[in-house]
Amino acid sequence: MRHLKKVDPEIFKAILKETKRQNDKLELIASENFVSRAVMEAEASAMINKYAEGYPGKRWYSGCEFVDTAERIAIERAKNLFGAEHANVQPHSGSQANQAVYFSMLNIGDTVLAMDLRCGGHLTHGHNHNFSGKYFNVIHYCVDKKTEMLDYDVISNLAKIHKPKMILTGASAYPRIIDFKKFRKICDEVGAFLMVDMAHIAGLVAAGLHPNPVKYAEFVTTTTHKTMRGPRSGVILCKKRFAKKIDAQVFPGIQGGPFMHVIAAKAVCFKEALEPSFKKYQDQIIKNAKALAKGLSEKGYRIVSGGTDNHLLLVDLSNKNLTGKCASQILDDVGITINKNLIPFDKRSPAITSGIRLGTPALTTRGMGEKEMLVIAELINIALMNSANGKSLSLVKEEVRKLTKRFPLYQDLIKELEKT
Ligand code: DSN
Repeated sequence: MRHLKKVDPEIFKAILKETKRQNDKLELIASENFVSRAVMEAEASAMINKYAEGYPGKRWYSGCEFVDTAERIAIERAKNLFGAEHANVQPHSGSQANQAVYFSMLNIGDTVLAMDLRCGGHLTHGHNHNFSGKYFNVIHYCVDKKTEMLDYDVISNLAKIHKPKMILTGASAYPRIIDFKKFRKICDEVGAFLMVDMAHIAGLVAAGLHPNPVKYAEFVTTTTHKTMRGPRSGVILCKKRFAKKIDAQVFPGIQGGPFMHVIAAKAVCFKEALEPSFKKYQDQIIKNAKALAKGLSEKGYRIVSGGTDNHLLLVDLSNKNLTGKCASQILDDVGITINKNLIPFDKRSPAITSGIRLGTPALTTRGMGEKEMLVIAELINIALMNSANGKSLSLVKEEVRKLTKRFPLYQDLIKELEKT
């Protein structure tokens, strides 16, 4: 980055510090991960310069032959990875992937049945401050109050009452397997399309460790970072019969020129996900999440729904006399990065919350296993229970430092930057 350092030392410094922060802290935000240097190199390439409105072979600009190659490869790999009939790899984000599906299949005011943000859903699943809640009549389902899991009978009844044109499932904070077959049945009973936002679990799906929604849903959207460990971006998978409509809705419907450097990075991410080692990685993510849940539960923390089947867990802090906001600040101060999160039927506001969300994709990328997760559960507990005790907090910080040193991240990159 010698050019950057010379032209803009302030930004260079911020990038160096951010790279070191990622190495020095324990990253437990469920939606974050660390891409390979190969993914980074593809994104930071000359493809950043190219306008390519349109699709491979049908562009509005000349000079697209090489970005066409990248996009064609990305499409084929995405189809291959998930067994999809059609893939659009142009959405800039998961939010825009969702937007394209809504706008291609629904009219303003149409009814959609989706999971409530307060029970684990996403902003784009009908929140009233988001386009989805503003333009469409979104009816929300939640989890069952007792089991804190989806109740398919309740969802089926809601579908029969409201007759939605589309039913949406997928979540940002749901630690359990989602039964897409049951959703398909509910959709068929009321004549609704099924849309699945698998952003959080896409890596598990690619590895065959979570049921694949592509078999059941007309539309599947995903981000490509999170468990997929690729660049920050989105993808839409759909049945062939909807391909034209979806493509036209992404461009020119809601986007202009696609980010060809990001599409190239997505292609690399899909290649990595097609390797056998990716399955092992995903398997370890789940084992680690289960170990972390076990470790915390043994220390008296209530794990929402009693555990986890995937890469994340929600911890209810109500019995610990702590809010999510307060806990996330305490943990950040000792080098453990998490996010505050609403728990189902939370009495607190989204800015305060009664819970925290922890995810294992990033630490698993660093090579940590179940043993380390049990140590981290212990460290979390010490920090949260002794937040006024400087000595205890220093001890936790020191243990975090030892762990991050044992499982280094981006060392070559940091060395390169420091040498610049
Ligand atoms: N913001 C993401 C998450 O943290 O789950 C979802 O888009």
